[in-house]
Formats: sequence, C-alpha cells, structure tokens
Amino acid sequence: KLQPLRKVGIIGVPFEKGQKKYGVSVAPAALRAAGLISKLKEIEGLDVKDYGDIETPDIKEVKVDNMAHLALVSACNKKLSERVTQVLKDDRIVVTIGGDHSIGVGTVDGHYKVNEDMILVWVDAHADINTNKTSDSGSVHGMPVALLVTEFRNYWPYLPTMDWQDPVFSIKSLGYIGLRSVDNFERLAIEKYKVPTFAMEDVEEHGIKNSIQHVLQALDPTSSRPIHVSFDIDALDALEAPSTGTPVRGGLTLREAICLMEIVHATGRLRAVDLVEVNPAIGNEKDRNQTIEAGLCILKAALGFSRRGTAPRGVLDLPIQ
Ligand code: EXY
Ligand code: MN
Ligand code: MN
Repeated sequence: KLQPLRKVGIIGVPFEKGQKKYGVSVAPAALRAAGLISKLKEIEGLDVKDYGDIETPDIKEVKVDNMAHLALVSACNKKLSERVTQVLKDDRIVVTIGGDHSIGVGTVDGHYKVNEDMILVWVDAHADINTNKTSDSGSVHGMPVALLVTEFRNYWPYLPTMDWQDPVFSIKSLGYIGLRSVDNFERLAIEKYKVPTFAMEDVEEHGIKNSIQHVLQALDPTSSRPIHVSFDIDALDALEAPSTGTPVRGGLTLREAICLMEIVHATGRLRAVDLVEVNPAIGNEKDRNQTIEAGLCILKAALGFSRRGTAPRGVLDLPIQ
C-alpha cells in the first residue's frame, strides 16, 4: 500500500516555446522570488529540496507540419523527464513549476517510468489533446496529452527528435477537471475514449468535491494508484488568475482549486504535481501578484497546508506566564 510522502523535490522549467507569448518562462523565478521554497518549508513536517531549473540547449529546429518548435520542446522534455525520474527515485513528491503546458510531456513521461500504475488528473480550461492535424494554433502546449497517450500513436506522423519518448501511458488512466474551451476533435477524443471529464457545467452540477472524487474513483476504484496532477493555472477563472496566456472566463474559483488539492493530498497518494502557464509578463502588477499568490495557495494545499491551522507538534498547553 502506498504511504503518504512528506518529502518534496522542486523543479523549475523556464520554457515557453510550446506557445507564442513571451513571459511564461519567467514563472519559476517569479514563484521562487515570491517565497515558494520558504512557504512550502513552513508546512508542518514537510522536507523540501530544490533541484533547480531545467535549461534547454540551443538546438537546430526541425520542420513538422503545424507543430512549432518541436525540437526545442523535445529537448526540454527529455531533460525534464530524466529529472522527474530522479526526484521520484529520491523518494520525493515531484513539484514541477513551468513553463507552458508542453512540459507535461516530460513530467508524465518521467513519472510513468517510475510508477507505471500512475493516474493523471489534468486540471485545465483546455483539454490539450490536439494532434498537429487537429490543432488550429500549431502550439504544442495544446498537444501534450495527445503526445503522451499510447492510444494516439497512429494519429501522429513520425516526429523527428522525439524518439526518446515512447508513448506508453494509457488514456484509460486520464481524467479532466475544469474544461470550458474544448476544440471539436478534442471533444470527439474525450467521447471516443470515454475519458472521465468534469467540464465546468459538471463541476457546477456536482460541486468540486464530488467532481474530483468521481474522477479519482473512476480511474482507480481500489484507491491504490499513485496520482499525478497537472494543474494549468488557466483552470482558474480569469478573474482569479489573470496573468496567463490563454485565459478563459467562467472557471474554477481559487477556493475550488484549493479544495480539489486538499482532497488529492488527503489520499496520501500524490506523487507529482505540475503548475504551468503562469505568465508574469501579462497584465499589471496586481494581476501578476494575484496569479502567483493563487499558484502558491494551490501548491500549498496539494502538499498538506491546512486552512484550519496546525497546533504545535507534541505541545499540550499554551505557554504559561
Ligand atoms: N485548444 C487550443 C489549441 O490547441 O491551440 C488552445 C490550447 C491552449 C492550451 C493551454 C494552456 O492549456
Ligand atoms: Mn494546459
Ligand atoms: Mn489551459
């Protein structure tokens, strides 16, 4: 049986070539400057180690139809995957700070190599399951799920530079929460493969608590499998997290996101969490601070911070005069 882990490893990924806007690459630095490490260390009993940033080498681009910067995306994710594997082998929960959502390829690939029975909860306004044939934008941050799942093999052409990544993760181990901007073929994929999906109207109907519980139950009825949460900050309503590249109104509140993460934490089976698409270069200072603060709250909830507060350990009374 999986035991709760109280050790975490942080990886920063200053990468933004999976989409077109400047700024998502500065998120790891901005989150660190906002006290990410020290705030996580304040959580009772949590051992935090910073594994630093993944640097992407300067390499020659390859040409693939409707797929921008594939060689760079690939190089970054290859290094990231190896680092994620290392952190998990060190017996730590891996916390990856993006970067755009194309880095989900590396985090899930690296996690799968350690825990083949992992389940993946993709929390996002978008489904990120386009192929280069179905994508309107050609941006790889809209494609990571399609690259990862073995059932999609035949929908892809040969992808130069991607030989290191053999898609072995099954779409049967994937669930979605927060969707509200889904392309036609993405919806077809969700229906064809019966992906447990709580889009915003489903969250509306069932509440956030039942939504995440249903997804976890559907993917893992015996409550025994390691959990990976890939959290795109644009899952939050654009009013709560304005500094992001593809904002969509009508999303989760920060309270709902915290609640979701608290439930995942309570399982004791969280092994990997990604926080992606924070873009400190979008909006004004208030927008930036609000978005970063929301990101920190979400990570803290995932790692055991309690809104109820925590009494000092082993102490039975207040200090006497
Ligand atoms: N579905 C659209 C596309 O493929 O271009 C939008 C994708 C946005 C992806 C973001 C960050 O989650
Ligand atoms: Mn995304
Ligand atoms: Mn998104």
